[in-house]
Amino acid sequence: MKKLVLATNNLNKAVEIKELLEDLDIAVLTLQDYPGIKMPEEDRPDFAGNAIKKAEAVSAATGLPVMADDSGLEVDALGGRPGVYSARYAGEGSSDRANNELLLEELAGLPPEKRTARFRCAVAVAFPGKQTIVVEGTCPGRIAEKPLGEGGFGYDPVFIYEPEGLTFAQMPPGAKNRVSHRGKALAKARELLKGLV
Ligand code: ITT
Repeated sequence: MKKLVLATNNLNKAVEIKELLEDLDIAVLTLQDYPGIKMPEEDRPDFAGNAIKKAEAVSAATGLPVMADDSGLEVDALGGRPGVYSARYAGEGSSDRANNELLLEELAGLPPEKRTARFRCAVAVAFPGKQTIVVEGTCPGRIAEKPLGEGGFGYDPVFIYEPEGLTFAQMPPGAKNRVSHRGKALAKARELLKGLV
């Protein structure tokens, strides 16, 4: 069976990606299988650039095909912030809770129509000796007034998926994956990965 390494230190992302690739005949490995490998600094200006950088660094280190995800939240009232800085919005190493608190603070007093946002995800797959592929997915929504729900990770408790009227953290994992930025990017990547198996 062909191998694919997921280049992420975010276990929640790894779980979602594994679910979305489940039915492909590929052995999905993670960085836990390669404890010596360090991820590169995410210093590119966009999601695609960071995803390509992570995938290519881990592919060079393992000699295997590698998938990386770079993703985040763009809030219109904040001019697209936190964007590529989503993981470290409230400071280097900040918790999901601290990031959500800062976001709600920055948007305090704004009415629902001014709280529009989107999740964006770039997925890159690097193959040894071949051109890296990159695909993107987005999911529009609105920032809640307060965190709601226990599921998901990151900004899920404050991100309202409007067709359901629920935050991503209130939706079952399968339901989030069907409509999310990551689900959409992975749907495109899956088609390209079929050539691998
Ligand atoms: P890796 O770089 O190791 O993959 P990371 O968590 O640092 O892990 P990113 O640099 O791509 O990942 O940062 C993405 C951040 O955006 C993540 O930490 C979350 O805060 C947020 N995010 C991305 N996808 C999300 C989702 O589906 N639900 C909620 N928040 C999400």
